[in-house]
Amino acid sequence: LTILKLRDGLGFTDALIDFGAGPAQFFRNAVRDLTLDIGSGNPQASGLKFNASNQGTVANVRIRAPAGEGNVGLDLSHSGEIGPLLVRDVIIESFGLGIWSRYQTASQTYENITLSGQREAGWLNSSAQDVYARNVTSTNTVPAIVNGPLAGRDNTGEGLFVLFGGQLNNPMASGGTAIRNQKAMFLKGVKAQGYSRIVSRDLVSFRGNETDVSTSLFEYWANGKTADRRGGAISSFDTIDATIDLPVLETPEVPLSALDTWASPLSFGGALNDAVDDTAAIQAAIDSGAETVFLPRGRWLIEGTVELRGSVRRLIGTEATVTGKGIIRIADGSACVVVIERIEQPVGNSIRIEHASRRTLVLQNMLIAEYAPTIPNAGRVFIRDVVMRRLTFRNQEVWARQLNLEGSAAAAGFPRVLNDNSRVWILGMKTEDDGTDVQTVNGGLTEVYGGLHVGAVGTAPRLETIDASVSAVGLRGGVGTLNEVRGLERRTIDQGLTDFHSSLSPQALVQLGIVFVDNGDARFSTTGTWTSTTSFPGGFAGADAVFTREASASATFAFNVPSAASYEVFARWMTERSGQNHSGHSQSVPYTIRHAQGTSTVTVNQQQSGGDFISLGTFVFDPSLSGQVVINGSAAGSVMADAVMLRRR
Ligand SMILES: [Ca+2]
Ligand SMILES: [Ca+2]
Repeated sequence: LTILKLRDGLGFTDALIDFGAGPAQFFRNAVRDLTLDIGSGNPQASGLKFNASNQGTVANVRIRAPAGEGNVGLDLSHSGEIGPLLVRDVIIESFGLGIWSRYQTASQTYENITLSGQREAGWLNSSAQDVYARNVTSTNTVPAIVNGPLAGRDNTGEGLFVLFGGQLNNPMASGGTAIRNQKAMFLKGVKAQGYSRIVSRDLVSFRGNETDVSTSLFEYWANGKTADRRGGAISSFDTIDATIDLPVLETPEVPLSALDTWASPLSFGGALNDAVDDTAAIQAAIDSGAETVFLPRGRWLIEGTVELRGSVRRLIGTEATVTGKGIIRIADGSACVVVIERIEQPVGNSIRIEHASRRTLVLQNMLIAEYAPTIPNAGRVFIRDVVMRRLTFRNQEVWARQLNLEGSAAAAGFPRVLNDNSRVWILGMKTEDDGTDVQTVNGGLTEVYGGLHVGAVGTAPRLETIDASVSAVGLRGGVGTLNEVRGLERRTIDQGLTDFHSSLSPQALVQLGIVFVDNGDARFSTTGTWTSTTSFPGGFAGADAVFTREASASATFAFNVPSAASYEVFARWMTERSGQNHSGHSQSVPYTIRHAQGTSTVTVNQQQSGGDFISLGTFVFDPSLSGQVVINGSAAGSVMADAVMLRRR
């Protein structure tokens, strides 16, 4: 790979590459397959000041400085309106800050980020940026992530940080906090080593809850904009305070084929930038036996149907423009995975991608109008850094990273994303203007990690879920409604309330093997005196939790599993480390689990690990035997009961 290196000892203070300031209109910028090195003797130099709008990417990039040198590795702090964009597969070594994300309006999506050797923080997110990240690895003695102000950098701030999957290590084992948060935050599957806790919250703003979990978090949410907001999921129907937790597949990487297997429609009668249709020329290039068909930069006209078939596994636009009202159809062919990438369709055109094959389709770094399957069992779809107007999924599996849904949907009368009996997982979704963003119907499962809405909100529901299931964290921007329909009953709630929305149908809970019992459910019972509390700043499931100070009291979560299998059992309580409620909690709370093979007792410390689902272990349950988790009171302090969850393993 290419290495771009600054000469040693220049005293250089800008970035090695600087894309310039905003506002917006930095469409489709990209940096790929590059190493940036600031050399030695340039201690104030930054690596990459990047800027892209709507669609743009930093991919497969390494940014490095000598130990103790460098300002910011990847700098997204220099201007407003940076994003939406996708930063993926990036390694940053040294610098004061590895990444600095900042400012609002756009949202930014990140995946597979490796940070090490930073002096101030691995990643600073300040001043209102909405960040959606998956798989962050940090090796640092300073905090891995600061979501809020940082002295010497930025002392204002709002912001949202969604982190799905992280390994945050302090190699000196010098304690401290892996993530300093005083903003809205959702964490899932985050592990830390060498820090004394994963998350601490800022006491001044009183947002979010703090955790003592020192090695692993299952799911954690912090309060959003208002201090008194409850921490749990919002739903108009009875819900679980946890995500659907669909399996996440990586985007298939299809290597570039050898250049002698590439073909261009220029060789088959096509011509750029004229009014003559290029459908036949592109089809001829596809049918020539090529593995890669490339559209040189310029304007191509597609009015007919182009079929991806035969040996072709990649249609690459090299930032070409496609115009017209034609169709790009994925037909059967020899490759299992077909990639379409790096094309742009200007406004006013309506090219549609039709999926007419079981083959897997990857759409990346592109703008196109529509996608829909035309057979009942079309293949998997992977979407990465894409702007589209309308997507339809039927009986499919879909994973999307950085999906920017543009264009008014309300006027056209369709949802931007229709999930019909599909499993749709989205990391980073930005939308604008009126219309429904995602409609999930017919048993579909939709899972969203980060969704920002910009612009006017009309009367259409933002999310609509009809006899189907959705979990969405980090929904922000504007207001709007969420419609949920189960059977004949329709309920509507105000989306302005939700940082975390959950609506899982009873059928989905059975299908996924999820059992959830809150202290507010009929399946919860007590002996002795238990008192309701909502005084904890965020992080409880359902409407409240209960606590007792009686050693003889007990609380029972009863349930029946949907099928005989092993289930991991989780329990939830709250811990307010710094408030008056902390010191009175018992450090020795027995949970007795009645399962198919008898009973097991697990003792937990309720002065720690609040605000998360803590695993009590995996046990076998049988539908014919009622399962129970029983919590007993303690003479050593108060005992809390919030919720219990089982997940089939
Ligand atoms: Ca032409
Ligand atoms: Ca509860």
